[in-house]
Amino acid sequence: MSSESAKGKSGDLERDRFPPSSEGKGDSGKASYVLTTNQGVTVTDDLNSLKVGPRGPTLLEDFHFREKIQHFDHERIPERVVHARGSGAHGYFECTESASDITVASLFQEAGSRTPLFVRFSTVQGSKGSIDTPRDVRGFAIKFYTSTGAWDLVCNNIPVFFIHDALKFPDLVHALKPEPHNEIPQAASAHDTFWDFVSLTPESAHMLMWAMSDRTLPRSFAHIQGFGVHTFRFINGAGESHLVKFHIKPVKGICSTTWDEAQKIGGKNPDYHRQELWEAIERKDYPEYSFGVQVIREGSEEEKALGIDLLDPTKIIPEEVLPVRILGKIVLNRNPDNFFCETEQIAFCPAHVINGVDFTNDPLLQGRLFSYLDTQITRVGPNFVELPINRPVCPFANHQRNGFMRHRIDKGRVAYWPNTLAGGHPGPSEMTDKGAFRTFPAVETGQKVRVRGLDDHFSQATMFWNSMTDWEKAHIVAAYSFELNCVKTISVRENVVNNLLVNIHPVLAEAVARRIGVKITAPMVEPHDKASPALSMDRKLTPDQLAGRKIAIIISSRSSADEVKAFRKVLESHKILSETVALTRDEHEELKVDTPFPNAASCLYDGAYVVGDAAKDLLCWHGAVAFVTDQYVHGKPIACSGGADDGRDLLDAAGVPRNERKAEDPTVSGILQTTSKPGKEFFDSYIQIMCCHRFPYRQPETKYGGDVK
Ligand code: HDE
Repeated sequence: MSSESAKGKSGDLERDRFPPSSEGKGDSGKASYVLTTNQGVTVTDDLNSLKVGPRGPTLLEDFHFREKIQHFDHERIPERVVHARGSGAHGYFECTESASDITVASLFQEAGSRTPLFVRFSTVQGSKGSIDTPRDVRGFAIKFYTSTGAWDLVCNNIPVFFIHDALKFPDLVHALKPEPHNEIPQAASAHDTFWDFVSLTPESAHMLMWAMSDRTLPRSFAHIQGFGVHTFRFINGAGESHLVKFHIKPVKGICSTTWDEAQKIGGKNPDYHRQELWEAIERKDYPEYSFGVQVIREGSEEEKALGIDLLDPTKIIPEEVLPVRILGKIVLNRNPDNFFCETEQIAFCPAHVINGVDFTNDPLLQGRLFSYLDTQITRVGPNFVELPINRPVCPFANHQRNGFMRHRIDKGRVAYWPNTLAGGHPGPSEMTDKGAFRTFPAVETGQKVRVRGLDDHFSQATMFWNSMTDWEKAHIVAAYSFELNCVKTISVRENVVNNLLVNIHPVLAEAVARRIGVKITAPMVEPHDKASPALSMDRKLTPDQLAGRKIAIIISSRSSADEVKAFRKVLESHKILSETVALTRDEHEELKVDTPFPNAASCLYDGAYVVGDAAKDLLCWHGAVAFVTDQYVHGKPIACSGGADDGRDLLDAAGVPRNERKAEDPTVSGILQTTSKPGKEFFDSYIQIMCCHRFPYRQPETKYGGDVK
């Protein structure tokens, strides 16, 4: 590197000191740099360490070798204590309706304005290398890079939490994580310590209902909701406080897999969600969400009439009671350049708010305000904010100095305020400064006490149960039963039933008790019948919500290429992906085989189309039969062409009952068959059945939990 290019034209020392990545171009326009050590010394041999003779010992003086190995030895930083496994993307928030009547927060002022952001999705329980699809809550953490500072809204895909008070968080996490003596099980709540803890923590009842529903088995990150959980404050220009709850709604709808499917995906593709997010963004199928708030004027009659303690993070405000006001949309449109530097090193903290957003006294939120900054200091270091992914996009200046890995070269001798030597800079702003943070002057009085002011643990758990359709209830029963049958200590299973479930609903308690071999000894509650239909996931999709789904087109050498091409054309018009699946790559003369059967796991496709003539040829391969069986039991849309006999063979072998295939309405059975030459009408019908997402009546979980009325 010439001294000219090392200095750079811009004279911007920071940039010039870090050569661009290997793919980049230097200031000089040269395509690449030569390999150097971190001290900039050019290296001539990166294959052989320095030895005494070809077979002799390696020399300690080989500084290139030692620097390289030592850097490698320290490549990892501690993983997050929870939410360790995550995937992220860049995007933007676009304001679609000004919220200036309720907040001065800069990003909500003007319809049409855009604010860059980064989202990190995560699971909670597992370690960094665990699977994407355990039964688990998903984190949905957003860093908004606003003109008035970085704002972190650290959400989950469930609107309530297990505990009231942050004091219990370490206990909850210790109980949830793999058991400490043997580090088993990985990424799973189905074990004794978790259920022991929650069975003695009645406020966990509501969140457990969500956790045992299919909400914790999302189909993709583009299909999850996000919730701020706590009540926050919005402060407007008049200094008035409104209480708000944040809601994020996926444009593609809220869709899940089943438990059996999720477990299989975990084995077949542990990176299922991560890969899908990445690929969707690469093909410009950008995950999109609407962003809104439930708003209530603090201290209003309306607030009192709610009858819900808004400081209780185990409670929701049903959307039927207080609809969500949509303020904008979130679009994720750029993949990170580097997983470690961005997704891993991003450091969220609920205390990172901007003017116009403020906290409430929810004791769980108050605890989080402390915890996150603390954890970032251990995990990333005190100067974490200097990393590109954490830096605000607006200027920032203060008198904080030094610490591990200080990157910025602070100039001058003044590192204090008040000062005259630096003209009083940087110093606090005038109150008139629009972006300056102003704390809402809430009046607080009271004795110092350690009490729990919240005692309604079950009413909303019951509401959740009441709001479910029959198949959703069956899935919840199946999930409780599965998890508790993994619990070896009978008294723990008994406690879950007798301390929690009997207080939620007798039908649930009895169904689970029977399946886990427990006697009900506690009195049953008389359940109320309030419901919130918005809580159910049972909704039909529209064809434009199907983008990104993946269909397996099962073929053999005799399959009609025209049929496959015509079907694909229809799928493509809805941005639905497809793969041709056959025994071998060279199966078909005209059609390219995308994935041979042994590589094609049924659980990774949202539906299947058996091109009739393929059916007979594939009977010899058990994998093909098992493929269709899984499509059937996972409740996926199946189509089959090719005449009365031939087309049925594979479905017969896969155990698909004949009467269901004759069901007059395929939107009920999810199975579509034709004996004539399939055409556009047939393909359109397949799109219609795809809009049902899944057909739960076929799923093992529905059958197992299904004697629920
Ligand atoms: Fe977190 N949580 N949490 N949490 N949380 C962390 O911060 C904590 C809670 C959530 O992608 C940690 O950087 C306490 C609720 C997400 O980087 C830690 C309490 C909600 C993420 C922490 C809670 C969340 C975290 C671990 C109870 C939903 C991942 C590493 C008072 C609203 C963020 C880290 C990312 C991460 C503490 C409860 C969501 C230890 C003490 C409620 C999405 O600081």
